[in-house]
Amino acid sequence: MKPASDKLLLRALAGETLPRPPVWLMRQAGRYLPEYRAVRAEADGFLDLCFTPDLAVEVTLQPIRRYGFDASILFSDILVVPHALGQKVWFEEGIGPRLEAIEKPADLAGLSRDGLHEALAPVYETVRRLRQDLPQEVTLIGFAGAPWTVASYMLEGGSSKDFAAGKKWAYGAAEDFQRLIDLLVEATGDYLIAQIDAGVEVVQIFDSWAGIWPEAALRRWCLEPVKALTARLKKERPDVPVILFPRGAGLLYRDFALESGAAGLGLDTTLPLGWAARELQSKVAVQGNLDPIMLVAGGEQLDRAVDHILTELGQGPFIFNLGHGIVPETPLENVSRMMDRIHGWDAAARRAG
Ligand code: 1CP
Repeated sequence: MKPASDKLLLRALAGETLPRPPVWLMRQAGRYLPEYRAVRAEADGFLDLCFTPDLAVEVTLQPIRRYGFDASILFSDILVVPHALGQKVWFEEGIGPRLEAIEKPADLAGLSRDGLHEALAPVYETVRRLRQDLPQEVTLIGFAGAPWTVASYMLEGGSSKDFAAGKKWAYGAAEDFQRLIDLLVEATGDYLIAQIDAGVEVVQIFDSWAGIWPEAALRRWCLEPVKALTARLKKERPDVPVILFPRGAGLLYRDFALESGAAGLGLDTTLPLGWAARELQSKVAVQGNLDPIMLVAGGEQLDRAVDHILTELGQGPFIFNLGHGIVPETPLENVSRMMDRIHGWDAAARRAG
């Protein structure tokens, strides 16, 4: 059967096993690149960078120019959604994201989807320009945070070590927490559909903090909201595949493969590859999962780690990526070394040999 597209990422997500996998890296645009740091220094602040199409297009294209990745991820952040719902969001140098925390259920009344598309219009403009500027063979990925992961920042007022605020709401005020999650399911669906209409070809949903929950809560607060989101996308924009990154979901990755409706699952660094190949890859394409710190270490151990992933996952539908975002101290030459190793790979030759 002729594939619907010749783009490697779309072929892998359609279930094809490829001679060499497509590759892109989470946070591939970012502070490890000197050209990113130069643009970042010009912008007034991080949100300003996300909302200025000229700058956002430029930093999205930088890693494609330097390394020739097979996919490009829109430059933005998961926290533009709380911003667009009316919450105050800012980024502090050396600290990270900060938000005016939602402290009590009555604060939810201050959030509204009414101004969503107006606030996010510059992101849609960035997507339209990227579709024109990207090389023809590169796939454009849009993204959003999953409802739980975004809610965690909204309730904590920033990053967290123990997620106590989110857990207190979920365990002690489940109805109020459900209202926030439902609002985020709706808003995130609106946002992703608008990204698709502007030109993204795949969407990735980041549930970076899925791994903090006991089983029943993980199902209720991560799997169920993501299921609702993918069901809506499947119904309204059926041609666009979804990649889901439920980081830390452990054995429940299997339930995400069976039930979430995603075409691809992003594997975190800790997930055993043999298990993933057996339990997940017959149902979905898998993406991952090189340890970002191995990419900092480099050398022959990096080659061996890359080979191990290619050997274990390269016999089924597979997208090479990291197990979490690339870190700022990553040496540029290690990324080149990894790319050479992947480009030199030939699954058929390996099987024959
Ligand atoms: O000053 C800077 O340059 C800030 C660093 C930075 C960057 C480069 C932040 C702040 N966000 C981003 C861009 C970004 N964030 C992208 C697009 C770029 C790309 O991938 O090439 C994406 C997809 C994200 C997604 C994101 N933001 C996630 C999910 C992925 C993950 O890493 O788990 C999360 C949790 C965020 C929140 C956030 N924004 C920024 C930081 C440092 C963080 C993480 C804070 C924390 O660890 O709690």
